[in-house]
Amino acid sequence: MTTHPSQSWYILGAGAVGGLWAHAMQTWDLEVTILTRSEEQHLSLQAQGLRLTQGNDTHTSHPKSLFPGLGLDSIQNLLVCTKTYATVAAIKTWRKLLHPQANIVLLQNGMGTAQSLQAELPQANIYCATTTDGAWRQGPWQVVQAGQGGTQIGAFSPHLNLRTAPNIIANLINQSQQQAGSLKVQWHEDIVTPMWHKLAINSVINALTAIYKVTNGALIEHPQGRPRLEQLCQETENVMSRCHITPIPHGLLQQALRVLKQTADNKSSMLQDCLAGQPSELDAINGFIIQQGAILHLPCAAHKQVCSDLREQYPTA
Ligand code: KPL
Repeated sequence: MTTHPSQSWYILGAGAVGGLWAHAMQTWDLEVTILTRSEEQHLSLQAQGLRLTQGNDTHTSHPKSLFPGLGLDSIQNLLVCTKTYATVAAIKTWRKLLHPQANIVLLQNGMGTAQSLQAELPQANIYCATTTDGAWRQGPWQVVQAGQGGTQIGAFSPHLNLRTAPNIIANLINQSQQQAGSLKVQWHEDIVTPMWHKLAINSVINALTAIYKVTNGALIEHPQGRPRLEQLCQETENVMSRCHITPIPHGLLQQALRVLKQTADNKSSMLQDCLAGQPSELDAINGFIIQQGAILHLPCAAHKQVCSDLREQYPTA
């Protein structure tokens, strides 16, 4: 049976979170195609399949894949899980196949990408998503689910209805609710609020864990890290309040400490990127806070200091 293109999903950026979603969508009986960077990646995925480890169970699935230049598909539904800094360029690679009014869901850390993407693709229906699901990449096409959280999706493009999910996303939400143990997805009428809350958490944790090369839990009592965490929390909350963002319940510091405890053994995504010699999401996270602060004449000195400390240690960051 061939699925109508309007019901098929394409995934760009099949790292840890993208892999998790590729697997979930297949269990929801959706047709999924992974957009790979090269023919080599496409062939390796086709040869070995996508492996997902959840606790003691490992499942291998065999999603379709495409590489740039291959295929005449019309991409109508695209889930983007690339790093923020790579997103616009990666989407441009697929522009010929992308329907002008495609539904594009951005599921990534940081802020700022949706605005840039909308400027490139004015007719696209852009949605943003934020997740607390944890996953890490064990190797090529091998993903380990580290913890079960949830994903919130909401409309970003000004021409979209904020209140209700379109059918294609409502279908994801229904499927996620019907299957126990599956990813949990919800619609959010004001996605900017949970995105800001996630950004705030990332802005006070990620860079510090990379600077001190510690797991999340070790930041809690770190002699230099803990006072800096507290300063960052104050600056971020100041920017949020001046931007009229709903405050985080119980305050950012309490929430950050809770996340650090819950993910105590994890290495933050920024520490992982820096250790791998890859670019980091510093600009889309701390850089975004500094940029918003500058508009409001807030100096954000602690954020500026973590940016310069991180870049001194990791030139690729
Ligand atoms: O989202 C995260 C990340 O590493 O990017 C946190 C919440 C810090 C968990 O590691």
